[in-house]
Amino acid sequence: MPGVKPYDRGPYATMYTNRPWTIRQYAGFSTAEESNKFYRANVAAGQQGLSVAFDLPTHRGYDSDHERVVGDVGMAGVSIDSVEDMKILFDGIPLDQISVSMTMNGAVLPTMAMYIQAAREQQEVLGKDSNFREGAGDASKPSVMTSLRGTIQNDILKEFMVRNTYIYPPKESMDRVVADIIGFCASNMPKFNTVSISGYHMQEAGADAALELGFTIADGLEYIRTAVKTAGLNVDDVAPRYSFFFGIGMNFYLEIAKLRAARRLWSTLVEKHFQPKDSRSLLLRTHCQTSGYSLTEQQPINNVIRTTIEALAAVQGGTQSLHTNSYDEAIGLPTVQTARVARNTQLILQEEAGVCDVADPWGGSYMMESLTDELADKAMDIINEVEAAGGMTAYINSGMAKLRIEESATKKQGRIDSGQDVIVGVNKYRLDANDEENERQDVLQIDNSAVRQKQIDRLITLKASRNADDVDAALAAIEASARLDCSSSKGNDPNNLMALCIEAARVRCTLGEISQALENAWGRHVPSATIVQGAYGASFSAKQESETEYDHVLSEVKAFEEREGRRPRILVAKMGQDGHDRGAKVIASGFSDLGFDVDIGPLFQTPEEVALQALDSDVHVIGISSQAAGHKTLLPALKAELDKRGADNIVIVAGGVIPQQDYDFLLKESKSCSAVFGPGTRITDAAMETLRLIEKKN
Ligand code: 2CP
Repeated sequence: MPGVKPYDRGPYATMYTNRPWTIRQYAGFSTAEESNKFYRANVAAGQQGLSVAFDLPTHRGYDSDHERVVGDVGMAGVSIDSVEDMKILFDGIPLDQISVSMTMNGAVLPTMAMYIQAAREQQEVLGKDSNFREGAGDASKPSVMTSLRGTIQNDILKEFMVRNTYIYPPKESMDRVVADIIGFCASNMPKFNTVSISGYHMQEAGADAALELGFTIADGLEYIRTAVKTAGLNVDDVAPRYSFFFGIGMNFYLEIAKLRAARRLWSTLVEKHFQPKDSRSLLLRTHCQTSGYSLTEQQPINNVIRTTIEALAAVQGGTQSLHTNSYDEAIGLPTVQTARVARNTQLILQEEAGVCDVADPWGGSYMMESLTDELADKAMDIINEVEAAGGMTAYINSGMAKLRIEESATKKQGRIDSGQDVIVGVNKYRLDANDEENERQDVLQIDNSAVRQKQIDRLITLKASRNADDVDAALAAIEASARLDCSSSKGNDPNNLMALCIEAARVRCTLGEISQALENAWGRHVPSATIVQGAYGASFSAKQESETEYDHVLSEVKAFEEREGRRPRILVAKMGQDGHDRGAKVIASGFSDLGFDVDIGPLFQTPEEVALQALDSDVHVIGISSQAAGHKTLLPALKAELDKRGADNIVIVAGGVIPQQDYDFLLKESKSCSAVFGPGTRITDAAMETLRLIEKKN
């Protein structure tokens, strides 16, 4: 039964008949003012909870005036430099009443601190919080914290696997950042979900359902261990406020089975390993998001259908909260109109379709029950493999987690390019070029330099008006605590980093300054890059008729090698703070299988660093993957860096989420690249065109 162990059929007995899932649309863009306007309008239009998207500089702990973030400020989320921005973001939104989810992992301490401090100041203005006195600095007792409801993502493990918005090395990230936040919230914020253990990004990065499920549950077990072993907390102090987050793709039945299997595995394994007394520790409660990866640039209205099917799978699987994607997200940032369609998809399911009337309509179906068993067994094998390696942190450190996901992603791309997996309008039933042109959508354009300038001006004003001694003292206290080799995670320990960061936010330290204080003690994590080999090519040999095309590219590359005396060489690179590297990794693997020499650059490069690496490695071509809307700033800057060094023989090609409306600017106006490979481009086609471009230049 729903609400009964092992909870296959749902965490609550009554499920949506008592309370429908929360419609929680993830959003945020440009400045705090703009995002605030958007949130208020959404709440008025039926949205039930907020979910804040921060821009990449905020994720990575940089203020907007930092030289590494020129192309990123305000692009893929809202820019937050200080508590002043956070107060504007939530202006007129009562934080003691509406639940707020914040997707933040790297700079989670300053962001969470600024949210808490903004709530304290908001309540003081409203005269509601008698415990709070400006200047008192007692972060451990103010009453407003007990009423704050929401979720902080705070899931650093998956950042090291797939999402890449980490800042510090794994050990410090787990033992001090995650542990101190969980510890602080356990003592001070009883209604706040302290970690959102996320499989979503694994699915987006290419993991199949069993990998997503297995790794996510294994991550969850690791977070309980961190709280129990490192922070000395009790399982029942923390597990009831752990929450989950899954991606929901187009495999309808399997995705429903995944949520059912997830609840079973969690309750069974938490009981086995930690013997909780509170039954809430066994409940897997989850947010879901429909799959961004499943959206296509071609015939974007088809994405409304895809999103509806995925949303139905999420709610039939028993999700507690849901984000439905806008249908233009394969092309760029959503507009007001497409965001409305996305929200309405859920409202229609809730209020027109009667979906809430039945708790787990699939219970007892032979197909669904056996699919749930099968998937749970596969995921259990993966969890056992992780546990045998010493738990998720050790498994991630071994590089295996990343490699298995990248291998799965490369195979998937091979199945699509070879036509084994059908995507309507992309590799089957495609429109001709004219009709496709007519289907084009406008996307939201953000004037990145104006947003950045506004943030810089606000930083200047902030720094001129604050007390420098208070700032120095707050930052010194954070750095000193970070240097301690001890667990300070119990909520009211004077060294708890969360409490120290709230004080720093109060005296107007910036996000970049707080992040730097921690970096002084721990350094920044530098990842290593690997390329999966053989998996792309293998998908073609499984489908005989498409093998000839694959072989054709191979022989063209071979002919180039014979003519030129070396293979065509490509540097696959990412610029700015955009860490979404599925596309880059898949391209690198595919090109490598097709006979190119492939260099893969480190993440988070400046245009100058990419140009220097390209020259060092003597490549023919640079392939830039852009997923975070920085292409109009960063590609021209890269071109200028190459020109400055007399390297205009190096071809630049670009791919990723680049709206068609920007193609002319990139290809003709700024001439900053020679080809753009949009979503849905087959790797074999991209490789052929790249080869032709190299030949033309040499
Ligand atoms: C709900 N409740 C019920 C029932 N249903 N009680 C009795 N019977 C029922 N049938 C109660 C719950 O126990 C809870 O009370 C309250 O109602 C709210 O329900 P909930 O299920 O907890 O819903 P929620 O408040 O919306 O919380 C959902 C989650 C939370 C999943 C637990 O963690 C969440 O909102 N996560 C969202 C994360 C998110 O937005 N992520 C964005 C990712 P109590 O509270 O008293 O227990 S975007 C990611 C991008 C793509 C990125 O990462 O890059």
